[in-house]
Amino acid sequence: MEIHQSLQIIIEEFKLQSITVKDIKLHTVYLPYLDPIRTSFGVEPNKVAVLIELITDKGVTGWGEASIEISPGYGTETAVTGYHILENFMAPAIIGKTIDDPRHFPALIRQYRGNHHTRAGIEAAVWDAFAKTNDMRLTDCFASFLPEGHASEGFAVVGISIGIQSSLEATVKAIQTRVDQGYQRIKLKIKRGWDVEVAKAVRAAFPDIMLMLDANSDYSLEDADHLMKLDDYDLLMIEQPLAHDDIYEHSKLQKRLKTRICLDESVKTATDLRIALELGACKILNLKPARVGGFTECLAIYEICIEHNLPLWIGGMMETGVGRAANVSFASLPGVNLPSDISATDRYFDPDITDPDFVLGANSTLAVADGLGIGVEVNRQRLEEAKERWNTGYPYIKSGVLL
Ligand code: OSB
Ligand code: MG
Repeated sequence: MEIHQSLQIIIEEFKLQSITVKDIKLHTVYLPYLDPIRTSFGVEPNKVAVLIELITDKGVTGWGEASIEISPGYGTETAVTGYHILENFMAPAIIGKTIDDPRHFPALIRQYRGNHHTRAGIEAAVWDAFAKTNDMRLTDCFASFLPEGHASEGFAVVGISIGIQSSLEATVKAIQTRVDQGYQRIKLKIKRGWDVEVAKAVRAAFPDIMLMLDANSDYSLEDADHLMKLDDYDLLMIEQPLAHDDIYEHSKLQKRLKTRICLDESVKTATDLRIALELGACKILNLKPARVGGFTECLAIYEICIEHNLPLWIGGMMETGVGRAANVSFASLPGVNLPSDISATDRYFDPDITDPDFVLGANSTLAVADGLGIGVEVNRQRLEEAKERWNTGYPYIKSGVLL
């Protein structure tokens, strides 16, 4: 009887506290980028995100970022559709609900399909509130749902993503600036007509840097012969050369390239990844929490990568500090074994809406923020300013037309 009772106490001690969602507030924020990134599908000068503030019955506040863009360029959602889906469907589905494990969140909104960037944001708020309620850092909360040996390293190894520049000289200069700041892995955006010559010039200027290219789906399988020329430049990988919804043709292309293909856009679920692995469509994965619909799916995908020895890194959507803090928390898990696309605050915004800033540390790293949950605080004044900027926005935001 006594043994039974003390076992009961031990079990109670390890049981994580549930959260009950009392209220959800939505904040659309608008922040000018310090260095907008031009991709094969265009350039956006400003960051838009819907931030989700989740308040529990115990008064704990969790934050999440639905990192969406102004136009449906990378993904199919926009900041306006995200707000609509959150306000009318996803927030009402969880207000009043008790969640005893954040991995149960997707089941609560299973009646709503798609909208991954949007759902990732509200799920992130649940994770943050859950971690804080249990006096944990978010990174340790993630690790607690992984097999033994996957404790957070406390920092993420990171690189930087550089947009398409106006000339080869400008490209070399942009890279030099970032190398001087301490970034040890450079990702360059490419597109048709801006590829082999760029790789050649950059390799000549920087014989030893860790270099990779991201095509954001600009090519087709007919370009295979041309893309094979990139094999000469010792690239870490080429990211998403073919269509955003293709896996099959990537498997055809990978058979012809020595350079490893990394999928981004094409892998939206754990099932997509299993298909890609079965077909041999990629040798590396860019895992973006926003693209796959949240951290529960990220954990499933992380375990598949471990099982298949698939190199893994965390991608970014130029997040504000809210999304970036959560991404650093995930990227510091040991199964994330290539540099992630998460850079210091001064690569994105001045000021950001959270404190403290992320600063690039030794060996191209970002430290996990110190506090509970995501570890950073939202600055209310800067939040209001960023909301006001959206509400009084520039004409092109309202028309939805890019500059
Ligand atoms: O393809 O990885 C991409 C940003 C917006 C949309 C798509 C992509 C990106 C990046 C940004 O490369 C990386 C970052 O957040 O620093
Ligand atoms: Mg990409």
